Amino acid sequence: MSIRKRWLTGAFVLAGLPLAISQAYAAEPEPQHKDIPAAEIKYQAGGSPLGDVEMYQDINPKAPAMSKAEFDQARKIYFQRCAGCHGVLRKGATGKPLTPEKTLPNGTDYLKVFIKYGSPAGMPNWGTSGELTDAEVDLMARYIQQTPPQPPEFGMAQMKETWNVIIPPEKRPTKKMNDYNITNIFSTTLRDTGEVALIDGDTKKIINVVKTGYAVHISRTSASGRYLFVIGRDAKINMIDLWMEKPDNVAEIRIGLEARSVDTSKYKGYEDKLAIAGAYWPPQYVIMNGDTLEPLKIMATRGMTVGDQEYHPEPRVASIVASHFKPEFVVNVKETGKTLMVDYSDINAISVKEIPVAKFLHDGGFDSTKRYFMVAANQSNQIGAIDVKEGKLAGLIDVGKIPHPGRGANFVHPKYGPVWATGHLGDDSIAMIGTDPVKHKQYAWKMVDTLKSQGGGSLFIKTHPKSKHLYVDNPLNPDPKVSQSVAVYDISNLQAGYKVLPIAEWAGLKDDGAKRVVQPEYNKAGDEVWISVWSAKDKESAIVVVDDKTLELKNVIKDPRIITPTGHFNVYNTQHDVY
Ligand code: DHE
Repeated sequence: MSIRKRWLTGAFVLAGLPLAISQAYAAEPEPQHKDIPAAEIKYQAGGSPLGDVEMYQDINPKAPAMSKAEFDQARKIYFQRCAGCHGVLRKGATGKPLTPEKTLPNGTDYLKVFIKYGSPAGMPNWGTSGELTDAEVDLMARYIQQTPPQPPEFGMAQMKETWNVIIPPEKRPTKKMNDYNITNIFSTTLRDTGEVALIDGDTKKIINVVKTGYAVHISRTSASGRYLFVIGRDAKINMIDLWMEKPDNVAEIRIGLEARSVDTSKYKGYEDKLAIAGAYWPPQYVIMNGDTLEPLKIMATRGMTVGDQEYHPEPRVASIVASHFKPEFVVNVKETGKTLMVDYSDINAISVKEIPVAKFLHDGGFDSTKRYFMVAANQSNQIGAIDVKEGKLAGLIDVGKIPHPGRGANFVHPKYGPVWATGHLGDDSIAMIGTDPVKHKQYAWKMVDTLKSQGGGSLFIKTHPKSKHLYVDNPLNPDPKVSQSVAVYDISNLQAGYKVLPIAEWAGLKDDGAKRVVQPEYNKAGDEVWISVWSAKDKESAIVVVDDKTLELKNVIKDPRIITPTGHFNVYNTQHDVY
């Protein structure tokens, strides 16, 4: 079979794109995208704000010529489509390295075929899928032979330039000035408008739509529950005061050029004192004053990887949580695969304990006692259990393909005692890991049970201590029936299977968007579950509220301002790590 034909058969499903090509070659089944599932590629190619950052074009006489305009156009495409997998510096992450010593010997024609048709190892068929024109394919084939441009660093001076205390602490309210039950407010990410909607969990009315960073990502609550911290992909943090008559921004800063995570100090005596955010670029984390976001300390993550101990120039900061046992932040570094226990008790002499876990650390959450942080090493197909009290790795557990828990789900398994569960992007399993090394020692840090879910492409799993249900979404599953619904299990009878709730259908949206059903989140009482129905920016979206007792529809929150809702964060549950 010709190379071209092989690529065609291998590449078509990768980006979840039309299947015409696959049908044409259906007679010749071959292993497809054996390393990376389609859902993962869709998820990674989420777009990076670095595309808009001016970068130096280093002319390499061996590389095909490119004008400055061509180089800038290609750089934009690279950061929108490719950097999530191949890395900012093209040194490789979940995708292969694309440095000139690899690409130059292949030459433009070879690279064009590769980009156009994709590869069985996981490269999407950018050309035949219609995502890139032939001219753009040619542009990208030439671009990846150039010296990779490096985005600028972002140090204290740049941070201070972006730092803005909108309302200084002394001018803020001294008591709560509104009648909202602020513990039950939800902060809902409006991904593509760069805003969060603050929604009253009791009345389901929007309190305010607050401007935040670009492609806003997550919200976290301060230890006291008064402040919300929101981070955008452009590394902009917004601090929102929930005591204001109309809760709104009181401070903002950018801590880098691209980021995903933020949290605040929670150890006794340090409540609301400090904030921390982790950047994808530059590879660093920053500790700030918890009242004003004044940047205090910048710490780099560049260094050696776990295992093979190779230098990595851009280890991105993934999830961050605040320890309840010590004055420490738990910082998970993706490419090096290390968890850093960052002691913030003396900000001028920070000590960092490095725990080697496994490569590609991503998201995770505490077990029910909050002593163990369960972090997904997603491309390693493992979960690390970090004992935050002792500062060591309690267990490293093999699970299914590409675990993606969000913060995961804690419940008492009828047979194995307390477990923490995760779904997977790359297969249809749900893994349950024993988390009680005292009363259920034989099960601790083992995958004690698995369940079959609706399919792969799962991102978030959730329960609540007061609920008997476990919710699992599948927003990246290629089958709309699956991506537009959630599966709900009865925890007391897990093997009985799941009930499918047709969330998108319940939303009754007027137009035909993607309607991806994403991120179940409980209210404070634990008796209702909020789930986003996420369509494109120009289509109607909604939030569906499920009655957790009856598993029936309770409310649909629709509003022209609810554009591209994705994650939502209940103030109380986020404050206390309830999930
Ligand atoms: Fe996320 C959490 C990174 C795409 C919604 N996401 C996280 C965390 C990281 C991360 C590191 C953990 C933060 C923490 O706990 O401190 N996410 C990334 C990416 O790198 C990725 C794959 C690609 C990208 O370009 O950003 C990505 N994420 C997405 C989405 O496409 C999602 C589904 C929709 C959206 O809003 O962008 C999405 N990510 C979320 C949500 C959480 C999250 C809702 C928090 C879950 C929680 O329960 O805490």
